[in-house]
Amino acid sequence: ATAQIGVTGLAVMGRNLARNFARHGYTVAVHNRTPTRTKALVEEFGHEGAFVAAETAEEFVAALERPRRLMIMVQAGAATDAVIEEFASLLEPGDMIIDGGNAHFAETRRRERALRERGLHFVGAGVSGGEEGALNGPSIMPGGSPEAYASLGPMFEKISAKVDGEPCTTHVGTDGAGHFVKMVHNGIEYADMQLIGEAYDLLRQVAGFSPAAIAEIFREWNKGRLDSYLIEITAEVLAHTDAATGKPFVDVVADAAGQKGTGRWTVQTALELGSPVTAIAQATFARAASGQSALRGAYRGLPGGTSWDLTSYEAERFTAQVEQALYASKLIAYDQGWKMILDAADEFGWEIDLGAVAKIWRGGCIIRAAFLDRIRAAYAADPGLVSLLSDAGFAAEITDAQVPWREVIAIAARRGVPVPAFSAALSYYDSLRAERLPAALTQGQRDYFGAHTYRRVDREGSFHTLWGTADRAETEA
Ligand code: NBP
Repeated sequence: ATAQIGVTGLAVMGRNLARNFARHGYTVAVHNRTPTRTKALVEEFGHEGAFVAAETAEEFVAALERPRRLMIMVQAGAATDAVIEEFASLLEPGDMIIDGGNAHFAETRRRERALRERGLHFVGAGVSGGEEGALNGPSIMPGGSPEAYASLGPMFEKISAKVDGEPCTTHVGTDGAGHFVKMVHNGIEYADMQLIGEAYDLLRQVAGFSPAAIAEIFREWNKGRLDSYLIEITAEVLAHTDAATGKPFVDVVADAAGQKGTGRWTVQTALELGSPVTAIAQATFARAASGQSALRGAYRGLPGGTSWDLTSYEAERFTAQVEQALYASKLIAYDQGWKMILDAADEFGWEIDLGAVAKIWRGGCIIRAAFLDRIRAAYAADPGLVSLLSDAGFAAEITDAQVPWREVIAIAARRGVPVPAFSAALSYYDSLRAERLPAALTQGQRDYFGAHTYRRVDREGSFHTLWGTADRAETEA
């Protein structure tokens, strides 16, 4: 037994993670259900480091030094359970199974509990950054026991992305905390992408800029506070011309967006937790709406907003306003994601260091951005932040964005340009800062039709009004 780590499941992600471990000096046992993948890996990349190719599960387990570290990189769902079952019976107490796939955190909690009872450590580790990240440095979000992290952490720290010399990995929390945080990362990613899409749409439809001109605007933005991987690649996509037609690439792509499910999981889970992640939800629904072709056919041609041409001065001014609106909305979307992690930590008993989460998302993952270092710094200054807006710097920025943020959304409404995520972010902001909400009226309605009772602002207790009686007397429930 010579291998410090084993990777089973050698499709793009597993193969690249195995190579990443090997390139960092680890001896890596490699295994795949179909052995041709294992052979191909060693033939093609064997020169990169020390691999031990294992054809059978028994050979694979025997190749691992103890306590064993066995990483699973197979399709999430039933395949993961099948592989866990196959290997768990070959392992011994104290061994570790790491699931680096995109598992649902509730499944991870279930698997962790079952394996703990068998004396095994199960570490659900979110891995972000796609195949390129897996090879050159992903952001790794491991959950599981502190003992398992003590053994695995140094290895993850070696292979993860680095920002300012610091690894983009940390022990997120116990059981499913790692996969939970990875899920929210993807939810935030949906929101970020949608917000960028809305900014593009506004610059095109309202200001009349071409995709190439918008690419330039995004390149400019990428030098400022919006500096991020997503803005960078957006500029690349917008600047790209389709070779076959000579048209902007973005104009030849069908406008129906796909989703693999992690965004949907974020919204489903948020509903269960009562976490109002409205910008993330709107981003997810925007993808769903884009795919409703029959429905879009039925709506197409219905009246929209008014249109008029902007002068170049106005277009420039509008561009600066869109930058403000995008930044403010993004700040809210992230704040929603962060709060959802806090809510889950309460619900599931996780101790999650929110500043550490910001820190490990600075590199390796899709939402990596300069902005995350700001969030890290905000938590460093006050680890107990309830909201990012409790930080003086962020509060100042949202204050500064007020007029342009509202103006951009008003213009979008007048022109008939859809901005579901921008509007959701602003409404969320206005809801939470409100002195009074119409939720009081909701409570009145609920008491009227369902005797759901209500609390009063001036006295303790639960009350019910006898709506059916002439005097509508109030009773104490
Ligand atoms: P896939 O998700 O395409 O899965 C292919 C792998 O699963 C192959 O090794 C295949 O073995 C194995 N497998 C399957 Br399918 N069913 C199996 C079973 N019943 N028993 C054993 N092995 C089985 O691979 P991927 O795209 O590399 O992703 C791996 C994991 O990483 C997934 O959970 C994915 O969600 C996650 N992830 C992917 C990305 C990404 O950018 N692709 C990013 C982050 C996380 P075979 O070769 O014998 O068919």
